[in-house]
Amino acid sequence: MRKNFEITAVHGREIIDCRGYPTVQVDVWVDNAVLGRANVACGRSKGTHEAFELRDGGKRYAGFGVRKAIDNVNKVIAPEVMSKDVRDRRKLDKLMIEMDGTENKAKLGANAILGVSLAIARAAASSLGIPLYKYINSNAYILPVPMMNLINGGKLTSNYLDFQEFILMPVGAETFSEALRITSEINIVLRDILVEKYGKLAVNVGDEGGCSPPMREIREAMDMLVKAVEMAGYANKVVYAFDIASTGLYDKRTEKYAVEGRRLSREELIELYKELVTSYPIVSIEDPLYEDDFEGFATLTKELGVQIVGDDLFTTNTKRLAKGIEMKAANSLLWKVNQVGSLSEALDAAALAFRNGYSVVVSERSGETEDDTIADLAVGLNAGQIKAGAPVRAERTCKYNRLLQIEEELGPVARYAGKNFRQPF
Ligand code: 2PG
Ligand code: MG
Repeated sequence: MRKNFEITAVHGREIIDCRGYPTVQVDVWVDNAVLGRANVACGRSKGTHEAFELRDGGKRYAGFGVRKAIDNVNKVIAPEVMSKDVRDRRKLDKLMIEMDGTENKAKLGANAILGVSLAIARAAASSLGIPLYKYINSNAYILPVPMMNLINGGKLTSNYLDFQEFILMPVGAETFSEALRITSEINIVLRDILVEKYGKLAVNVGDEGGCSPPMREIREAMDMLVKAVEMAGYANKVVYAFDIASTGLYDKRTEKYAVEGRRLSREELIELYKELVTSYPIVSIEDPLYEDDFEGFATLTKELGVQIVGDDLFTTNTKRLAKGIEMKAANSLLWKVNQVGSLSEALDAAALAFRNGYSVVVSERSGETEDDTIADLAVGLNAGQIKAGAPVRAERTCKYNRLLQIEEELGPVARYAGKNFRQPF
C-alpha cells in the first residue's frame, strides 16, 4: 500500500489530435513513481456556451497552437499543485478554478485546467491501485450502450447531409462485447452496400469514423442504415438516434433551419422529427433545435416522447442544465468534460441530471486522441450510454476496446445497460 500521495511533478506538452490540430497533454507524477496522463479532446461543432479553449493565434499551426495553455500548466498551475495530496481531487479542481477566476476559464484556458484535472484523477486512481472507473464510483458496474455514429454529415465531413450524426444503438445485445460485435458487423455490411450503390468514394469516413456517402436526403441515409442492419440480421436488436447539431443549420436572422435545401421554421422542423420518429425506431435525438431555444426544446420534449439530448443546449454546465430542468427542456444531458473544463464540475452536472430524472450520455469530441478516459468515466457514472463514434479508427476504438477490458475485469458483476439505457440503475 502506497504511503505517499504527494504530487511531485506536473508537466504539460503540446500534442496533436486525430485531425492534426494541437491539443494539451498533461502528466501528473505522484511520489516520483506513479504517472497519471491525460489528453484534452477538441470539438468542431461547438456550443457557444462552452468553456474557453485557449489557442495561440499567429502562424504556427494556423493559429491553433496551445503553447500558451501549456505555459499555464507548467508555469502557473504546476507550482500551486505541487506537493499537494493527489487524493484531494475536488480541492485541486477548485483551486484551479479560483486561480482562473473567470466565468468560462478564459484566463488559464479550459484546455489547460481540464488537462491537469483529468491527469490528477488518473494519477489518484493509479496511486490507490484501482482503475479509474472504480475511483470515480466504487459501485460502478454498468456497461454503456454505444451510440455509434455510422453515417457522418454536417460539420463532421464534406458530404451534403445536414444532420450531423446517424447513430445506431445495439440495445438488444446481452453484453457490451456483443453490442460491439453487432455494430461492427453492421458497419462492414453498410460499407459494402454503400460501395455497391454509390461507388467507392461513398465509404470515405468523416471525423468520427462513420461513412460519408454523397447523399442529401435524411431518409436515404436512414434507409441504407436500416438495410445494412437487416442484411446483417440484427433488426430486432438495434434502434436509432440522431445528433442533428442544429445550431449549425440555424439562421438567427430568419429564424429558419436549412434542411435538405429547404428553410424550415421551428414548427416545421418539429413536424419533420415527428414523421421520422414514426417511420423508424428512433429513440433519441440530440440538439434538435438551436442552442438557446429552451422553450422550443420544452415543446419538442413533450411532443416527441423520445430521449431528447442537450449538447450545445447545456454544454455540461450546471447553470444551463438547471434552467433546462426548470423548463422541462430536453430529458437527457450530453456529458463532455471539456465543455465545462474540469472533472469535478462535469461530475456535478451528471449528478444534477440524474437527480432530476435526466439521462446522461457520456460523449467524445470529434477531435479525439488515443486517450480512453471517457470509457472509464462512462462506467464510473453508470451512465448507460456512450457516444464515441463509429467502431473504426484508433481514437474511437480505444474507448470501445477499453470498455471490453472493463467488462472482462468486472466479470459477473458487469451489466450491459441495453434497453434500460435511459435509466440504467
Ligand atoms: C457533437 C460532437 C461529438 P463536436 O456534436 O456531439 O459527436 O461533435 O465534438 O465537434 O462538438
Ligand atoms: Mg452534439
